[in-house]
Amino acid sequence: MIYGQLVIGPPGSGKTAYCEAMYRELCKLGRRTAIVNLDPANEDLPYKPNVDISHLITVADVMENIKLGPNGGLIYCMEFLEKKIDWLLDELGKFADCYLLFDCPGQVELYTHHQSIQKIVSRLNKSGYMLSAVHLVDSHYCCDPAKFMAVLLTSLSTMLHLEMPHINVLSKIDLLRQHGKLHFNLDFYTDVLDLGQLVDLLSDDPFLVKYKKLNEALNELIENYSLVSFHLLNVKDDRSIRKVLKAADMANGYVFGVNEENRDIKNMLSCAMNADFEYARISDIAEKYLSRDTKSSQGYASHGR
Ligand SMILES: Nc1nc2c(ncn2[C@@H]2O[C@H](COP(=O)(O)OP(=O)(O)OP(=O)(O)O)[C@@H](O)[C@H]2O)c(=O)[nH]1
Ligand SMILES: [Mg+2]
Repeated sequence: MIYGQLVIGPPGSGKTAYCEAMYRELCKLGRRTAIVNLDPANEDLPYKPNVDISHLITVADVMENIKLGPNGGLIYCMEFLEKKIDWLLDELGKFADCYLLFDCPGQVELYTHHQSIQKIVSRLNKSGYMLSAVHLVDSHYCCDPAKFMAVLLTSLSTMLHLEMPHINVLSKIDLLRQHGKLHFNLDFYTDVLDLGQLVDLLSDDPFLVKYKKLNEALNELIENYSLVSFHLLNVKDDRSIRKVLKAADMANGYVFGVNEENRDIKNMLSCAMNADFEYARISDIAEKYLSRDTKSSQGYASHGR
């Protein structure tokens, strides 16, 4: 079995920075790791990729030779990669003893309805690759209820479309306080348990009140699936990186594999039981990155607005 993470998410959500920071953390842990750049538009990478799609195809070449725009060019590249999957498997074969980090492109439709990434993942899965999707979304969307609702829908459709182990992550949490006050406490956004309050908040807006029924239906859809929740990330904070790693390792099964780090039975049991208290999961981050006002004045989700 070869384990790894497929790092996905909208443009600029922090995928490349995450791969670089996660690579450094994994090296510290002594885990042999390889980075696979699957973004044919990636230039000036902050890491040296071990496998690089740009050796096969780049968006710039496609734009020049086939006269497509940047979005169409990217889709073309991913369809090309799907056809050339044996090239990818051969390249990955050189790193068979490594944990893999796949740095993916930032085009949302690749994860919500286009087929290529899904087919590539499914082929990798059949070839023994155990990957978890790490879906990064910029945490500034938490500051706007309508945008947060859109994030929930995108996260849910990505989970359903890719059909693979999946964790969602709110990135750049260290910048959150710069975007103003949150309407709810942080656990409201991470746990996604009480969306009725989000609908109420949206209905307070005179422009959005006419969409109340639509928002209620979307809310019901998200709650009925009960799949979406979020981890928090600041790529510059090792502790935060390790928490996301733990969640990704649980999702892809690395913690249950016969790996040098997992021979400790206590560690395995604590992962299996998800022994972190939920409060501990976000409390240190709330303490560190949110102002006192944001933490308390607007009330916990369970206490209303
Ligand atoms: N402060 C802060 N900045 C971050 C964090 N994560 C990423 N960034 C910054 O956000 C910007 C975009 O990050 P990238 O890693 O290039 O994002 P990306 O998702 O790979 O972008 P595309 O490949 O264009 O889709 C960069 O300037 C990063 O340094 C974070 O946790 N905190
Ligand atoms: Mg990138």
